[in-house]
Amino acid sequence: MTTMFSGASNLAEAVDRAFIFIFAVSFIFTIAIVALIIYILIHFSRKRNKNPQQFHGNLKLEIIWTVVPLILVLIMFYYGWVGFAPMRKVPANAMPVKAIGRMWSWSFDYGNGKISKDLVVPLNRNVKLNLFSEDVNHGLFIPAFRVKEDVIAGYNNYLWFQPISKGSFDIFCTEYCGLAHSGMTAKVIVVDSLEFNKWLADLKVSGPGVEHPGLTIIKANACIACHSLDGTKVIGPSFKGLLGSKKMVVTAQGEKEIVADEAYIKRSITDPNSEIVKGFNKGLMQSYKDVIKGEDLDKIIDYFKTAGEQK
Ligand code: HEC
Ligand SMILES: [Cu+2]
Repeated sequence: MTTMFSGASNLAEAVDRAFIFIFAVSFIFTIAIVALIIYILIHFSRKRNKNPQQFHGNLKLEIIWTVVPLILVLIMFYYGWVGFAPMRKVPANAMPVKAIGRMWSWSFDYGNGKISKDLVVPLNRNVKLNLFSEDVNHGLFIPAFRVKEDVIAGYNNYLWFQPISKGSFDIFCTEYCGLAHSGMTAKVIVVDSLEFNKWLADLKVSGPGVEHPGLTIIKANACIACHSLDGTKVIGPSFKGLLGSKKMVVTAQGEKEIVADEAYIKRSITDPNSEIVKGFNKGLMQSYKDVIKGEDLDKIIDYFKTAGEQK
């Protein structure tokens, strides 16, 4: 179990130590300063001091308020450095995983076409994440591990950690990247070595090399600016589990329930405003009648057929 003070990675303890020290110093100083203000207000009030006095410098005081904060910030620096330095020194035996961020999802590439949308890692093994962005800047943050790095297009950033507790922890994007930024989440799942090996062996091969041609068309036409593939509601409904699902649509004749079959999906692409999915707005999606035709439409339908089975 992880609480606020027990992180789930080897790097967490040092981060927490620096945090707690800085927090404690701030806390004590806040109380001391407020108490001093109140004391001065009362003690030096006009009522008690009919004739004001002038002060010119106080060497002892000045030395104290220079040296004490200097020592405190040097201790902060020390804790910070001791926590930070190991984060940038990746152990040679770390297992590399490519973490890819895009608007608005993560995927984790274990090599050989094995790509997962959640990060599964073995307990007590060093893992290095090579961070890549397909579009804008993102930030990969695993609060329970106390690790966070920017994911920048065209720059090979990285982070590493060793998970020390089993369980499932959140991954967030911490660089505002557009409309569905807050939905750009994933899980890191820490399992036993054996379980991890089995999971990796069972993971279906997919990836850029073998991307479904229908998905390529969907990406090329920027459909995913409005439709997610993972169930997130963006501007339009998600494509996840679309084919064969039941939908309420609003037509000129009123509401009706339909089954999203091939014909409906084709109509939705070529004539999107004749049937509006309930809860969504008319007029946002333009007709792709002259853009996506014949064979390309069939490829998209075929993608929806296989999408349900893909991980
Ligand atoms: C500007 C945003 C936008 C873009 C770009 C867009 N759509 Fe849509 N789409 C919507 C909205 C909003 C709806 C829901 C209203 C409706 O039914 O027309 C929708 C509905 C749909 C539906 C029906 C979904 C359902 O759950 O019943 C399909 C299928 C669809 N779009 C496919 C596509 C494809 C394929 C592309 C790219 C070629 C695309 N859309 C591009 C906004 C968009
Ligand atoms: Cu992002």
